Order: sequence, then C-alpha cells, then structure tokens
Amino acid sequence: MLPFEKFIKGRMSEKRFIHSVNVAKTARWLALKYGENEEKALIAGILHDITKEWKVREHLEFLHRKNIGITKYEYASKKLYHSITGSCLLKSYFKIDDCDVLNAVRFHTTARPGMSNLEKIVYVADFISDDRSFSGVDRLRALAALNLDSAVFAGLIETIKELVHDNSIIHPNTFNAYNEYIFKNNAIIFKMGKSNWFMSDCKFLCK
Ligand code: DGI
Ligand code: FE
Ligand code: FE
Repeated sequence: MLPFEKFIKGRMSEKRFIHSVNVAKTARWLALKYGENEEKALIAGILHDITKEWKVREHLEFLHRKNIGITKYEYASKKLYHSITGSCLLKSYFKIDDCDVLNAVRFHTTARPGMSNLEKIVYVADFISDDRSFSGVDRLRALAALNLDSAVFAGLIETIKELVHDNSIIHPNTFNAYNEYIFKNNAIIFKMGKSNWFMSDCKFLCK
C-alpha cells in the first residue's frame, strides 16, 4: 500500500485514482534512477492531482478563503487551477511542509525554470505514467529512462505545441522553462564574452 493510497481511494474517480497511483509508482522509479528521495516522490506523485476534480468555483473559493492570489495567466487557464490549490491543500490539510514536495505539485502542470530534481521527476512521471497513451509516449518513456532533463524538455515541447494549436494562454513558467533549456543546450552560441550587455527587455529601443 502506498502512502495516502487508502485515503484517496473513494475520494476521487477510479480513473483519477489509478492515474495517481501510477504517477506515484513512476515517480518512485525515476527517483531511484536519479538519486532522489523515494518517499517524497511517492507522496508528491500520489497527491499531485488531489484537487483535479474540483469545480472551478471550488478552486476559486478555496484560493479566496486562503487569501492566495493568482496571476492573470493562471486565472485564464483553468487546467492549471488544480496544481495551485493542490499544493495549498497539501500544506493546509495534509500538513506537508516539505518545500520540494509542495513545489513538485505546484509546478507539475507548467514546469518552471530552475526546477529541482523532484519537480522534474513528478512533471515527467505525470506524462509517462502507465495510463498515458498519447502518440509519442513510448519515446518519452525511453527518454526518461536515459536523461531526465531531455524528458522534461520533450514534455515542454509537446505542451507548448498543443497550447499553440488550441490558441491557449502560455503561462510564463512554461515558456521560461522551455527557454531555459534552449539557453542551456546552446550555451556556447549564446556566450557573449565577459561583459554582459543583455538588457532585461528592449524598451530602450523606442525611448
Ligand atoms: O494528469 P492531469 O492533471 O490530467 O495532467 P496535467 O496536470 O499535466 O495537465 C496539465 C494541463 O495544463 C494540460 O492540459 C496542459 C495544461 N498546461 C500546461 N502548461 C500550460 C497549460 N495550460 C495553459 N493554458 N498554459 C500553460 O502554460
Ligand atoms: Fe495534474
Ligand atoms: Fe496528473
């Protein structure tokens, strides 16, 4: 029996329960492979979608009650709500105060730049768990077994393609995570010598 398995069974649909257990097991496998804490991977994995089946109103009321603000990108992207309320629930109801576990749940939808190994593990496990069957999932599973970062990057590319296809809002965390990988992969191309002349934006061009 996995941690919280008994608790979540019956509190969510059978489909979501099976997915949660699968993500937990895949996260444990990745944790073992990449030298992360297996218990944390199991807990973050099994609870990552704990509020997924809440209604929009329930998410918004919960956030209001807890006095948690969200950005306009988050407000406009209903599919992201459960990662925000989920991580808050882990803290307030489940009394989990491990930041890494909380962040793994918080960023399992969008990812973000500077993710920890545990965050990457839960992000990837959610993509490749046994119940996933989208085209390309086997390639992603193979990639995850070889290199965690490559699997995160591939996941980001899939997500961004789908978001663009659907004319959906791209959360800054999603594209900043993607850009982080592009910069890393092209470290030599982008290296501009010792002086750092990059501006944070390009407003100076039209002042
Ligand atoms: O196991 P699930 O909860 O079904 O899967 P998930 O939590 O990975 O689903 C995340 C959803 O969030 C998925 O439909 C893609 C969406 N998403 C990820 N990044 C962004 C996003 N949606 C918007 N609008 N913008 C993003 O940047
Ligand atoms: Fe989710
Ligand atoms: Fe999920």
